[in-house]
Amino acid sequence: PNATVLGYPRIGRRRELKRAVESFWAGRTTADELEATARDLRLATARRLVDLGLEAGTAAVPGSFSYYDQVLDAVALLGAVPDRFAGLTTDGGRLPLDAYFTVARGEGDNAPLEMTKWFDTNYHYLVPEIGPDTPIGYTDDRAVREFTELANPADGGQAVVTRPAFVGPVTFLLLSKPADGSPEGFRPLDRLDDVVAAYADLLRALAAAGAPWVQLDEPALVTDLLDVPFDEVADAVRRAYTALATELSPTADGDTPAQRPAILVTAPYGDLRSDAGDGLALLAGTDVEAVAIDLVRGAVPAGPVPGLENKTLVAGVIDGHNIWRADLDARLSTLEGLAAPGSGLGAGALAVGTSTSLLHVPHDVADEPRLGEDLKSWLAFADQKVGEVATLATGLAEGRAAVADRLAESTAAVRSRAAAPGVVVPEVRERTAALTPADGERAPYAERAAAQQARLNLPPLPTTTIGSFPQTSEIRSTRAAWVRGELSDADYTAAMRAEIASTVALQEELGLDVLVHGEPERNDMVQYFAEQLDGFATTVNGWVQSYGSRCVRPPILWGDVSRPAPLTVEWTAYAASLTDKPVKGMLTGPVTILAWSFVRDDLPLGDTADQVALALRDEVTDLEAAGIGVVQVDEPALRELLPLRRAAHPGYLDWSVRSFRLSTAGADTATQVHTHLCYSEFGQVIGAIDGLDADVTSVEAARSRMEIVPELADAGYGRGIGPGVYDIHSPRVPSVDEVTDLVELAAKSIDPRLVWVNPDCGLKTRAYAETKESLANLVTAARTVRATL
Ligand code: THG
Ligand code: ZN
Repeated sequence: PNATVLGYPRIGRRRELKRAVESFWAGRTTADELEATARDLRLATARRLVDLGLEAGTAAVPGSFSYYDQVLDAVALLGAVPDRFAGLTTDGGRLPLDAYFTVARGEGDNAPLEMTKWFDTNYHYLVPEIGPDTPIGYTDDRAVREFTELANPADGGQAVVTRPAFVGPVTFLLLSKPADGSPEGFRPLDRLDDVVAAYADLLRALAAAGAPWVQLDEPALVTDLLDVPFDEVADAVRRAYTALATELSPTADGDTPAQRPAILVTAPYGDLRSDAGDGLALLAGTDVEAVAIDLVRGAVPAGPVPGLENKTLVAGVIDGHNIWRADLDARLSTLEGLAAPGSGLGAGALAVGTSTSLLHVPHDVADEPRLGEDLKSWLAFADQKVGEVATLATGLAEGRAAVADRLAESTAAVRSRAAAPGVVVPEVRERTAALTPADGERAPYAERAAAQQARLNLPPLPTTTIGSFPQTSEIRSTRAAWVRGELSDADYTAAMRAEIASTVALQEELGLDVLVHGEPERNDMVQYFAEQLDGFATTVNGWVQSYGSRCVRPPILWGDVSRPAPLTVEWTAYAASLTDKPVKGMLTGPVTILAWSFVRDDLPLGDTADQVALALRDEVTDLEAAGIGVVQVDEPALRELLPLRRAAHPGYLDWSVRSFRLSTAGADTATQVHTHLCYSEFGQVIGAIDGLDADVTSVEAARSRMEIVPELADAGYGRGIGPGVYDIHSPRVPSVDEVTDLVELAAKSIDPRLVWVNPDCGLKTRAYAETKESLANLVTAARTVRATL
């Protein structure tokens, strides 16, 4: 194909797949009904991609459907199911659909596969567990059936020859973790030959079904964070693609049919070339037919690259990771440079593609009735991006004149955006330009701690929560009614105040020391702040899959950020008026706001972060003026945004830590600044935690039995630490003894005067019944240990 995309959203324009999957889980529909919905969705998607400009007959349309997650699909493909789920498989080792979801979500004592972030996106995949004896073979022909069903549609309508897409064998193993009970030193990559043999069977089956192309995604090649040295990754890539590409014949020979489709290997999310090694040369040295590179995150490499002369290079010039309309003129120039004989990379053929799958962007700008026309003209969601790819391919093949109108439109949009009011706001720019390191400095911690203790008078081992209380269905429907205009502002405020009052009363009853208002007014925290800040727009249908059936609507950060009015003061001050205990104000930090939004591409992230930080800094000042003495600025995404290449870490940590400090350092010495991070393994960011200079840091710690506390102590951390004492991901109520043990453990590993007692994370997804019991046990445990100090 001369134009393609590496993948397309699978959740559906109106989240049809989410609804279908969730109603299957609820037992309202059968597996057959779910499969029928999914089949309709795949057919509609493939045909739409053709309408938008991809060729129907040349494998330009990716077969990138998944019921839940593409990594779980690879687990199912290989039958690589952990022992604890073995009872769910069929005789051949295949996972039926209901069992597939059980592996994703767990059942009773059978924990699901762990979930973690997919490269530098907000998508989360399930981590395969691979041991020396994990079954691995070609066990599931779902992809072949899906190919056939689109190539020969039952409705007799438009046929589409797709390009089935899979997580590549090397990336699959590099993202896996050793199964429980694996011997010391075992690494999932040790099973490469088995995985490759199974993929070889898959390729044979696809060839037999008539698939001309297959796509194998190897994004592991663009990161050096997976703890396997480049040489070993390179060796694995060579072995895998020798077996798949060299040893299987892509062409029929007399009576012997082709043994495999042509292979496209993709390397999305970053640059293939780094200090660690040259992944592009590596792929060019294999016998695959095509390589897709990310030219949005990655630099346009200098060539020629030996081996590319007999391959197609899919140039990923359209950003699959963000929502800005491309400057097609500039992109076409890049492509022309790559195509010119004697220059560029020396590829045998050039095709136009997206930098990554379009999984990370919403479906269609046309589905956004509430966005302004100007803003809409600057945006490209998945459908618009398909059009951009098609336009560029036409321009490359037929010359600029053939697409002159579309180039002109794109240029006009780019100019209109650059000049639009709000994109550059001089007052905002002047304020960030005037910042100095002193703006990130507070008084020394000892002085702060003394002033805060004099003000707050907290007992040792103070108890608190992370901020949110259960979001009951009543709260959700009240908020929804208000958003739809069915509830007046006054009624809405009264309902939220009643909720806050009952949350405060509950916390007083439980005997917690630092209270919160409970956040009933917030749905998604980033959405909540974005709705109120200038420079952001929010969407109605801009859903992006976050994991499984769960989606988020990332706000669009399009202009300079400022705070037209206080964001949270009213609710927090109301809560504080109801109690003599300190109430903690709750804000989301600049890094997390950026991590969960679509960010601008016309300003360095660090500059945008400073703008957000200044808006939050003003909010902190207003909270103080309203009498609030404790403010928490959450940064659950601090580790998420960590660049995929180590060389970029210092620069990232520099701006991220600076922006956090900027957001909090305006606080008075006697104001206690908290932060919360949603994980327990700090690894690369442990130094940054200290750099944040918060007075108290709460982290997830229950499942790892407080292991972070001695690690922080060893790293020289000497401020307040709230290691979570129970896991909030399940409704299980922790016993007093269990919590007491953990508190004692923490108090032994670090100066007990620094230790706080709190749950692992916010309580938004929990119900009140278990929340009350759990917090009561938490308070009892804290008091028990307190008495022994
Ligand atoms: N907010 C945003 N991004 C996030 C998180 C978040 N990324 C990382 C992590 N948290 C992802 N976790 C979730 C958890 C729950 C949901 C989505 C992502 C979720 N979504 C609802 C759904 O799909 O039904 C819709 C929520 C809504 O109405 O906005 O439950 O916390 N931005
Ligand atoms: Zn958390």
